[in-house]
Amino acid sequence: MVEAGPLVGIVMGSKSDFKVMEGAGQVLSELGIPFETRVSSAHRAPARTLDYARGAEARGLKVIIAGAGMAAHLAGVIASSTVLPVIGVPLSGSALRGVDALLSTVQMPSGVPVATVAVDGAKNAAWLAASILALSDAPLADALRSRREDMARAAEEADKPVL
Ligand code: RP5
Repeated sequence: MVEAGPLVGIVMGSKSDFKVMEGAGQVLSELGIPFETRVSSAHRAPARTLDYARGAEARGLKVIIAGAGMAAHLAGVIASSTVLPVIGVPLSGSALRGVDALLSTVQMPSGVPVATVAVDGAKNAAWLAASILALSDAPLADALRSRREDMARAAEEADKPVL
C-alpha cells in the first residue's frame, strides 16, 4: 500500500505553542488529512525555518499552518520562502494576550500574504487548509459540506428556551 505523505505542515515557534496548535491537528485528523508537525523558531533557528519553507513544496505539502506568539514572524518568514498558501495563527501566550502576535502576523506587506485567523484560531486554520485542499478534492469538499450541515443542525437544536 502506498502511504499518503503529509499535505499540511503545522509549524509552531516553540513547544510552548503546542497546547493551542494541537487543535489544528485534531481537525485535520477528523477529516483524514495527512499532516506533519514541526517546532521551528523564526528567531532562534531562522536558517532551519527557511530550509523547511524552501523544501515544503517539493516534499508534497500543499498548505502550511504557522502558529507563533509575541513578535510572531514565523508565518511571514515561511511565506517569504514558498509560494504555498500560508495560514498564520497568532498565539495569545504573552503579556499582550496575542494582540502583538496578531499584528505581527496579519500585517504582511503586499506580495507575500499570510492568511491570518483569529488569536488562538488553530482549529479554524485547519478548516481553512481543508477548504484549500477541497478545491481539488471533491470527496473532501463533500465532507466539508456535510460538516457544515451538522453544525447548522446543532445550532438549530441549541435554539430552545433557556428560561
Ligand atoms: C514565539 O515566542 C513562540 O511561538 C512562542 O509563542 C513565544 C514564546 O516562546 P517560548 O519562550 O515559550 O519558547 O517565538
